[in-house]
Amino acid sequence: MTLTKKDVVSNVLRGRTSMPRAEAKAFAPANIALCKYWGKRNEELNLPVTSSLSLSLGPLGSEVVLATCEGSDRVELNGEAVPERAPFAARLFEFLDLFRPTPATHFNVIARNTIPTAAGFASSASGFAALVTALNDLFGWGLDKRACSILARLGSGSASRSVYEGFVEWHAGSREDGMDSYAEPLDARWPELRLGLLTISSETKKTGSRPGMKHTIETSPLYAAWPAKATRDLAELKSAIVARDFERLGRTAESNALAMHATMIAAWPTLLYWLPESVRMMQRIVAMREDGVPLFFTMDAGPNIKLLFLEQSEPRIREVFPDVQVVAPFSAYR
Ligand code: 2P0
Repeated sequence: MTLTKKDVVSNVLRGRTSMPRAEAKAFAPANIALCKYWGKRNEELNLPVTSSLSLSLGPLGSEVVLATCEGSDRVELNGEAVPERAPFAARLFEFLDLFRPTPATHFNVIARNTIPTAAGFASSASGFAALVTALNDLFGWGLDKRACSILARLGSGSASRSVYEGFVEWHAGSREDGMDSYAEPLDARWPELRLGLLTISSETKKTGSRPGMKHTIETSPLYAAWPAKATRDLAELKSAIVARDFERLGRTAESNALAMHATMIAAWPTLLYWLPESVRMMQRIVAMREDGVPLFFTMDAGPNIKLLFLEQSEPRIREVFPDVQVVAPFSAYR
């Protein structure tokens, strides 16, 4: 029997129904994976082939204000009403279908991204994580974070990780119903760690992550090597975090991103997200490292670059990359 999202929601909510309160507000951080999620074993439930590990972006993410309303669903993003037929609204309303106590229940969603959407950094991750947190509050379900992570995953795989701050591991799990595929935070803080967001293009990419990963699995001869690489990198990253070994963390994250891109590049037709400027930046980063600056990068399914460095290198990084947006993921803990 093939399980649907609705089956998973029923299993998580276990008959919880309650009257919605007037309004609920929630925030969830965006996250950048150091060990990437690239490939699903179940497309309906967003169950991944491998486990992944990310770093949440502290104050950069999505805020959601949620209320029930009459008539039809409505969504506003960054102060503007989104047309009901826009892909963003359609995907959101379809997700909300999973949670309507009656078919006549509609929702008013006011969403605001604190991460620059136009710069191509906003992801569905923080949006779905904030939405699930707001639903949990609106209906007073009292779900724990693990349950919220499972529900957020149904919206977008990487949203399972955005339920937490700091370093977060999303366990791939092996169950068919995905009840063991949720994220958990690592018990580790690294206040000196910095991420730098470099915008290379803010254009909407031609191929989104969802079709992109499917195409890679179906056509890339290199994908066969990916699960073992991701499993090794995850273990390596976790031990680098325990040891506060920045070189090992950076090297592993960069190599993981390059290996993921290699699988995409070898897909047919190729899935080449890099622009000439991405490559120029990568070469500059490698050259700086050869000059002794401990600097690494990671990239997602797009041309933009995320730098990884320590607080002490920040002045040098800002000198070389004047437009960089620096994030201190653990700053709230200092
Ligand atoms: C990640 N990405 O681990 C990887 C690296 C993109 C590249 O998670 O289909 O938007 O909604 O589960 O979560 C983007 O994939 O995909 C992503 P769906 P999602 O951050």
